[in-house]
Amino acid sequence: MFTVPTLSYDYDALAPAISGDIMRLHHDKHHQAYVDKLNSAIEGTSELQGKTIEGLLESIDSLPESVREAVRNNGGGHYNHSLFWQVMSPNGGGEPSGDLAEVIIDKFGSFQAFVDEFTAKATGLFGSGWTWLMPNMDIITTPNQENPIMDGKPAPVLGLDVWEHAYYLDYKNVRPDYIKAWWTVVDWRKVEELYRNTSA
Ligand code: MN3
Repeated sequence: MFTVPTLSYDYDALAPAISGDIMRLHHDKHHQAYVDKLNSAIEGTSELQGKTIEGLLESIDSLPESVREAVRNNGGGHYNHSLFWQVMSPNGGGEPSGDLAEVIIDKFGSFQAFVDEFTAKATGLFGSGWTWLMPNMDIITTPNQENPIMDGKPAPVLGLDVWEHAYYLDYKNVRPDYIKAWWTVVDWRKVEELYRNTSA
């Protein structure tokens, strides 16, 4: 049985960037619903229940057709949100340091140029989906609850949820204001750790 991970900070801790109202709804209702539907989709199939979430998503194309779409939507939703909660912190913001700072500057020229490109891709993503920073510093977007792992790529090191449920209560339809505020809660220490683990 998959479960929604407990937040390592209070629901209100990311305010004013993300309000407690949004965090409660997003974590307790939206993420919980993905987990409930994922569990119900794989109920009774011990082979699938024995897999990790990453293992399920890596093998999405070979899953039985009867569960594939449910795992894509709800397993993706579970993985994506689990990462999202981890890469935010009330002590976030600022800039990365160490090896991650170096590779970002190598690829984009400056940290600000990276922020600008990531923001542009997240802002321009049509409809619901996610924007990701990959271990090779590619910035990619995926629709709905899809993610890079389903496409045979490695795990991303940073992800941004741009579904309207992630910001509508605070920002209405103004996605750029949400993204601008989100940078102030990005936990670069965590992103650095995820980057180190993928390049180890
Ligand atoms: Mn969401």
